[in-house]
Amino acid sequence: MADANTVSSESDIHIAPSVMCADLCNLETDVRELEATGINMLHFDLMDAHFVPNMPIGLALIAQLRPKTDCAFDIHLMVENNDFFVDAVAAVGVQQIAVHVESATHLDRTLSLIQAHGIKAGAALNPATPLSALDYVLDRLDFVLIMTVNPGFAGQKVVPATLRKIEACRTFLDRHAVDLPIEVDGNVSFENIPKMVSAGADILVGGTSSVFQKSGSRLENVQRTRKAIALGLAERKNDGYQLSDSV
Ligand code: S6P
Ligand code: MG
Repeated sequence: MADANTVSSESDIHIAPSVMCADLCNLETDVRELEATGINMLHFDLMDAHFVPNMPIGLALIAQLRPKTDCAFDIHLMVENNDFFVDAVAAVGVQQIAVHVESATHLDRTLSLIQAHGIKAGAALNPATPLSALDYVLDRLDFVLIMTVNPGFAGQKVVPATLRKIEACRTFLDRHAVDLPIEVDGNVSFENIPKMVSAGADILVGGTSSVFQKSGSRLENVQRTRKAIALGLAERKNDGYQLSDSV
């Protein structure tokens, strides 16, 4: 995966459309349309109305969609009872699960449980949570999820400090000699994508501000997302992006 010192190609960056922003009454059709654009990963926000005050999609929807697509399933847990949901989605067949460090009482144990299921394990950080929360679980991680909005809802504005947090995360990982993908989630818009990719993001969660933007078709939006990624990679390559430009 990409890091600040490596020249990456556009195909190294994954776009993971956020299913809660899709047409939930016509989800199979919507997913097929996304697959036709070359999308190979879907992001599922699993919320329990306790850790965050929302509950857009549930386990039955994930289970019913699983046999309909070859896309990798990227699960973002925003729940209190993490281990229950880990076991439940593992039974469905998913490829990666991120757990919030703020909700995990026994983070190391939960990450181990995810990996014991043969699934990639990620730690998700709220905007205000410092990177040092990852200090003692780095060897348990397959990826890091940096929240660029406060979790719970689509359609929010980016928390500005999280843009420099992406770059700080890349530096933090490099300093620990750990090459992990960084996923970014929240207002990953056409405008923000170049800054996020330039800063070191590898997996982009696409929501209402990109893939599902109402003004374009799914194909147009994915193409626009890819152009924004290319801009970000060029900035990364030229090292032209200055934190002061964005924050
Ligand atoms: C928010 C959730 C996200 C949203 C995504 C929506 O709690 O984790 O995955 O679905 O942020 O994207 P947008 O562009 O509407 O912010
Ligand atoms: Mg999410």
